[in-house]
Amino acid sequence: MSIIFDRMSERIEEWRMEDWQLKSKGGNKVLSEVTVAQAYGGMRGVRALICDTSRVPQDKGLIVRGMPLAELVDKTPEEVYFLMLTGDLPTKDELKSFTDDIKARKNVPAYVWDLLRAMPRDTHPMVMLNSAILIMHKESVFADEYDRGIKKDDQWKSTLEDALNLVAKLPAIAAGIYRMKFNKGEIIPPDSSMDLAGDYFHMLGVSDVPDFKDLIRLYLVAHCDHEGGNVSALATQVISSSLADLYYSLSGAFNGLAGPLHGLANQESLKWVLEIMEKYGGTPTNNQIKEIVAKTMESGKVIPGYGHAVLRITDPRFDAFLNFGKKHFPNDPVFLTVSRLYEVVPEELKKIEKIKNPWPNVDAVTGAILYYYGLKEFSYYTVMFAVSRSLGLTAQTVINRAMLTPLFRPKSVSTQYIRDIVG
Ligand code: HAX
Repeated sequence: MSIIFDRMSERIEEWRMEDWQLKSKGGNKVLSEVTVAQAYGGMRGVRALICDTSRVPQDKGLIVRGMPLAELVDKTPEEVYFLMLTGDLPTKDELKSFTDDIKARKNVPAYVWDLLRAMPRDTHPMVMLNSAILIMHKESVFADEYDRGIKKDDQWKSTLEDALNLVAKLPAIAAGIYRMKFNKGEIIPPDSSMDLAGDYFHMLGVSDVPDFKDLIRLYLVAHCDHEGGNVSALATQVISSSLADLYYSLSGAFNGLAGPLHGLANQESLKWVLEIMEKYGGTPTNNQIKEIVAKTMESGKVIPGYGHAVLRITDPRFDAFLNFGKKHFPNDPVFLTVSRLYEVVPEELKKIEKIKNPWPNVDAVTGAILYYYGLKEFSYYTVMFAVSRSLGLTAQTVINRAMLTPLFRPKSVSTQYIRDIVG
C-alpha cells in the first residue's frame, strides 16, 4: 500500500474536525440566496457546494489547492493528483511511492477489450470509454466492501482504491480505443515502468516527437479539475452521494462531459477553425474573422471555445496551451489561425450584450495543438479530456466520501410556486 493512504488518513482527521467545528459554530450562516432567475438559469452562481481540490475565481481561473495553473504547468499528473488528494505536493519519496502504486494498477481486464471489439464500428469513442468504465464495475473494491459491511468512516479507503485503479487504467483504455476505433493497428499494452503521461503517449502511438509527450503531460495537468459545479463534477458527486461506486459515477459524469457545451467544445472549435481556413483559403484576415463570427451567430450557433459559465477573463489554460504552441510551432497555419481569432473574436463578442464572457476558454486552442501532432480524429478529443478530468473527479469523490457527504437532495419547486412568489 502506498504512502497516499497514510497521508490522506492524517489529513482527513484534520478536515473532519474542522468541518465539524464550522458546522457547529456557523451552521446557520447564509452562503447564497437563490433568485427566481437562478432557479430557471442553471443555478449559476448559487453557492451550495463545497470543493477543496480546486477553485475557479472568475478573474483568475483554475487554482488547484491554492496553486494557480501557471505554477503547475511543469508538474506531472501524479504530482497534481497527490496535491488534490492531500492538499500538498508530494516529497520526492512520496511521489515515487505514489507513482509506483499507480504503475502497478495499469492492467486492463481482457473482457474490456472483448466488449470494445464487439461494439459497432461507428460507436462514438466516448460511448466506448463510458461502456468500458461501466463494465469494470465488478472490479469495484468499494462495492464489494459495502456488500460485506463497512464502517462509514472507512468508506473513503475503498473509494480511493477504486479511484487509483481507474486513474491507472484509463490511459490504456483510452489509447486502446483510439487505436481500435481509428484503425491504427494493434493495441499497445501499458508499460509498468512508465508514468501516466509517458505511457499514454507511448500507447497512443500517434507520434514519437518528444514535444508531444510534453503536450500530453501538460494536457493531463491543465484539464485535471475545474471545481465542483461544472456538469461532470456535479454529476459525479450527485451519483456517488447515493453510495454508487466510482465506476457508476465516473461513467455518468463522462456522459455529461460528452455534451457540446462542455467537453465536446474542443472538437467543435477545431472543426470551426478548419472550416474558416477552407472558406478563406488559409489563415483569415481580421475582416474575414469579423464576417464569419457574425455569420456563425446569425445561423444560431455559438462561437465554440469562447465564453464560460464562470470565468470572466482569458482562461489561463488557454494561455498555457497558446504559450506551448508559440514555443514549439509558432508558424503552423492552424495555430496561427487560432492566435488571430484570439485577437479579433473577443472584440466582436463584446459587442453582444448578453454574452458575459467574450474571452477564449481552453477548448479554443487544444484541438489545434493535437491536430498539429497528427491526432486528427476530432471525436477522440473528449476522451483525452475525460482521462485528464478523471483525476479531479475521482479526487473530489474520495474526499466527499471521507467527509461523509450525505445524499444530494435539493428541493424543486413547481411553476405555481414561482407564480405565487412573483405575484
Ligand atoms: N457564442 C455565442 N453566444 C454565446 C457564447 C458564444 N461563445 N457564449 C455565450 N453566449 C450566449 C449564450 O448562448 C446565452 O445566449 P441565450 O441567452 O440566447 O441562451 C448568452 O450568451 C449568455 O450566456 P453566458 O451567461 O455568457 O454563458 P453561459 O454561462 O450561459 O454559457 C457556455 C457558458 C460556455 C456554455 C457558453 O459561453 C458557450 O456556449 N460557449 C461556446 C461553447 C464552449 O466553448 N464550451 C466550452 C466551455 C468550457 C468547458 O466547460 N469545457 O468543458
